[in-house]
Amino acid sequence: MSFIRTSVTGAVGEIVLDRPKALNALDQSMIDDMYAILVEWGDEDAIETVLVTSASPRAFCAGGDIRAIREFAIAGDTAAITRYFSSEYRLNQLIAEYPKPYIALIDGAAMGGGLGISVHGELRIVTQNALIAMPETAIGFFPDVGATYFLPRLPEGVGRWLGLTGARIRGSDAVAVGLATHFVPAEQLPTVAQQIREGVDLVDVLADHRAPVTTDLPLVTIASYFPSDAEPVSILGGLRGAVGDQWAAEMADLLDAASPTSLDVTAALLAAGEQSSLAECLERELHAAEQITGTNDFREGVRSVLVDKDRNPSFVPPTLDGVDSAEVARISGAE
Ligand code: QUE
Repeated sequence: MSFIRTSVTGAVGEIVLDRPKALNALDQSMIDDMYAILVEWGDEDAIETVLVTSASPRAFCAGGDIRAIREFAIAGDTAAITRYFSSEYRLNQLIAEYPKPYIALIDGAAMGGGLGISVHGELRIVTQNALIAMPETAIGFFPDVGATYFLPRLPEGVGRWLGLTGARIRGSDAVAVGLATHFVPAEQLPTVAQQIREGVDLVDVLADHRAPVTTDLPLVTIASYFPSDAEPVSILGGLRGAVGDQWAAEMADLLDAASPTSLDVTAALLAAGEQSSLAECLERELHAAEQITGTNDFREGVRSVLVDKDRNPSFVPPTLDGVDSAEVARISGAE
């Protein structure tokens, strides 16, 4: 029993994510199976294009198997944690270097690890149902899967905004900021998928079906509240000081709900990622993932969001002013 299905139609290899009960969250077997088939197809002359789709009407992929990681952490099984993240990040790197067009069709939630198996690919086609986020600070983790590489490369402030608050954006917004490459109305997505399988030239497929996008994202506001050199504590102060700005108040609430240590670790990793290659970012993320999964905030964040679902975590320290900078340096590995 596998949670991915693979097939070949003509010169197109297709991977269907098929773990609908977990919104296609990537477990170890899915990561291993995806990596193996991508390596195989990369070397096979008969395969020209790889297409990744979802069997779930709700999600492309909700993230990683973070509940299992929490269980490993509680059991002290650090080897299983290292194995999970190193194989996930190796898959992200393979997709980034893939020698053939890699096309993800995103018609639902794509969060955390779901972005890791799409954003690094050449084409990310989204619909109005796409819901995109890096929500890890809420669970005492940090935006990984290469996010410390791709977030700092988005328009001014956007990566820090998404990575710190975990804010969710729609498909059209994802195209506007560069996380996605094309927008297609959901009604036309089955036709687009079929034409790709039939080998219709991608330029022609997209010319026929893509729709122009508009975005409501307050990009100027985002740039002003999330300047590239600001610490989370000053970002939060700026948002709280903006009396009467509803958007700023909502973003401050998201930061308040996150693990304070995660926020500072995320800021440090995003700053370090600005000057690093994807491979360097993934290596730094692996270190940080190994460290942060051993903390109270990770066990507590996953418990509150994914296990008990009370959304009432007891993070320690509870606010940004109490965060220990030596602990942040230890976790992030970024001095
Ligand atoms: C942060 C995360 C994840 C998350 C929520 C966060 C994550 C993840 C899931 C998730 C959601 C629904 C499921 C599931 C997992 O939620 O990585 O199995 O059914 O996988 O705030 O990083």
